[in-house]
Amino acid sequence: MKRRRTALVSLTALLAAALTALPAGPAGAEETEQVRNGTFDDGTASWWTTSNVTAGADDGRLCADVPGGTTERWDATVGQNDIALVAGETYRISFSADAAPAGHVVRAVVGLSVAPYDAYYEASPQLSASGDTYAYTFTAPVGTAQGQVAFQVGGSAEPWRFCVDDVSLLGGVAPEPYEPDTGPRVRVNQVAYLPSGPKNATLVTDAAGALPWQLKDAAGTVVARGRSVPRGTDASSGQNVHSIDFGRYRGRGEGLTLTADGETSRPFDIGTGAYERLRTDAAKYYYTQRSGQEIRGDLRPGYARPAGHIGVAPNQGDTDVPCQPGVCDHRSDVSGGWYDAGDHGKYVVNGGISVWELLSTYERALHARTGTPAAYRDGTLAIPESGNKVPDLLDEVRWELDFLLKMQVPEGRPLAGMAHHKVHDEQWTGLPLLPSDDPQKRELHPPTTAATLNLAAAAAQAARLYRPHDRAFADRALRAARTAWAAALAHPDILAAESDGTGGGAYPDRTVEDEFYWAAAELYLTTGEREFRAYVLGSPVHTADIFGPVGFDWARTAAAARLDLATVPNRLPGRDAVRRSVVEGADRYLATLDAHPYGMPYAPEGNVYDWGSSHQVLNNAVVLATAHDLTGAPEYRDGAVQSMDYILGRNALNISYVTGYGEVNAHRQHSRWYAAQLDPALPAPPAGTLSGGPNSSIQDPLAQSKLRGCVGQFCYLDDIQSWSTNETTINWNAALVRMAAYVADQG
Ligand code: 9MR
Repeated sequence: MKRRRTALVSLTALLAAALTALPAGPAGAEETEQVRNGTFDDGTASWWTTSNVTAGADDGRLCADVPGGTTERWDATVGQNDIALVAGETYRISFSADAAPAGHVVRAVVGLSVAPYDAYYEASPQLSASGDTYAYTFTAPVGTAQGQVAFQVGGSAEPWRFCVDDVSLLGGVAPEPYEPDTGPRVRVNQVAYLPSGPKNATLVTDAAGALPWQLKDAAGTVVARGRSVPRGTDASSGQNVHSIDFGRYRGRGEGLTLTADGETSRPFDIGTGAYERLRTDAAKYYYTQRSGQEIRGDLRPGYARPAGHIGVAPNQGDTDVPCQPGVCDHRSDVSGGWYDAGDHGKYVVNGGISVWELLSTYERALHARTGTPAAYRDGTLAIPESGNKVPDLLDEVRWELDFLLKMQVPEGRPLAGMAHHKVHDEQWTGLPLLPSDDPQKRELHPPTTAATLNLAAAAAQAARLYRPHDRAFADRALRAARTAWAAALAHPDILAAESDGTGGGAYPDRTVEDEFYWAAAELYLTTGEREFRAYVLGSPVHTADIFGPVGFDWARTAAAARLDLATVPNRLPGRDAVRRSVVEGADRYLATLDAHPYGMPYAPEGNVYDWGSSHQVLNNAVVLATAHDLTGAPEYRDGAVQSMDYILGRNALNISYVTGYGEVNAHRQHSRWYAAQLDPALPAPPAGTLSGGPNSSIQDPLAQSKLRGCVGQFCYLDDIQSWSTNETTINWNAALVRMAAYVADQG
């Protein structure tokens, strides 16, 4: 505490010193100009460039000749260092600039001039030939005397000329409190309700008593009416709310609205078409996440890009990747697979659970009463393998499975049979950055028990599902699963280091009992062998209460086993108790949902929303859906279906967390290549991309600058820089695929 105070005092002193040396800012006594010689009246004094840029004063501006043939934006830069920033202060950065020829993009950054070169604010306008003025406001997340204003102009194949003038960074403005624009107070599923399904909405209002509501069709005709039910203060948002149930209305239509308390909701459909589309879109997402393969524009218009990480410069991987120094002395071809998220890392633990949830979507369709195996038949996902007679979902998942198998330590090496935890860049990279442009060294990280068991579980499940289509692969997968299982038993407690988070995520997991249980269950379901049955029955996890408020995810994998043991045909002794445990878990989620004025099966302890809360909501809904598959009881179906309302707009922020779905939807997820927010030449995330959603811990600086003190549902920003509340990942989208497919089946 004390030390922190000292640091702040010295920063303030620094700032004061800088102030006295400068003329007063033009915009008022309270504002302070931080940039020296921003008008270039003193030529280029105080400004620097990278050595490949020739800059000079030109008619009172700075003009720079930028070379062609560089890769990264920061490969060619003009900047000024030693800028003092004060945490929590709001700044206005402005400049005028032009490009010859027009159309080039400048990445204007206010950030740190030293490693790790954090960007506190950035904007990437496309420049015209005649010149424009740009101005942006942001709040500094941290204080530093080593700030920087930089114009990054690299990454162009052709040389061009960049001119800039009137660069200003005005500080000292009191931070504006962040107020999200939440639109009409009637909150609905902005996509679609099922004609025969539940239809609920939430009204934010101060009114204490019930209020009348009206349901209108697209022409404005009232088709149903009723009264709201006051629900008091909702803990997840801090709002006073009512709920509205219009489930008795069963007509179909598009563009309906709900009116109450003088407000009209965003429009929605009543029908099934949107879920048919979503089940396909959410699964199509994986193709554009592929590593090691060119993404074809004919299959994904707007998303074409060269193959990433196939050993072609500037990439340094993934066809021949060394271990981190001191970890091992072999090199591996670990090309392929899916990029985990918005970064270029590939992680076995997260790959394993993603494979499981996608394969379980496929497997459910084979066994559940309402399953539709044809939904993902050959030709449904527009991928390069379409037309090979194998269901497209299996083809897509195979891309990841082949990668997971490559992560297994080969025979004859220390820890043979274990799986490396992950492969990723040596250092974190900036945004945007196409996979094929990543210049960082790639490294294999140590094998872990958790990764090994993920591989065992996913490969064992794959062995039974791919057998009808590719026997040789099924055999190979099962062999790999058995080898991994044996290696994990021999090395049961090699854990990932929590500190191993440079250049990629750590994905640390302190308990692997649940991974052992999951791998044993999948091996048992595939082989029926005694060894695995005995392990399942003897595991304390088998009878533990595993359906808690947060549910399951990459670190909490017991539910994957329990759900499969309950639904995939098998002869496990005591299977009725297994099924009962799932139904009891579902009862709890149903109680949570019924008590929740936003109708969701998620109420984390202390209202602390998790990283990736959207998918926790969906995974709890998967338990409800499975209880419906097991019992046929409509209350579980209704609960599972209703859970989608929150994801698709019935929430405190009035936003759909799925790109391209709902009038207002998340579409600026943190990604290095779906980065339209930073570079208009790049695409936004594809339709059907789930955002991580509210995260109470707001780990990223942007969220910290805007959301400090946020309540549950409000801890979210649809901004590409908010990596802790708004990323996209393969495991989160898998939960969306699973639930979209289920809901589509209920039509
Ligand atoms: O989703 C992960 C979350 O549960 C963890 O708490 C967090 C810290 O390890 O990491 C999240 O996963 C990120 C991963 O580490 C790197 N790729 C992006 C993932 C999503 O943010």
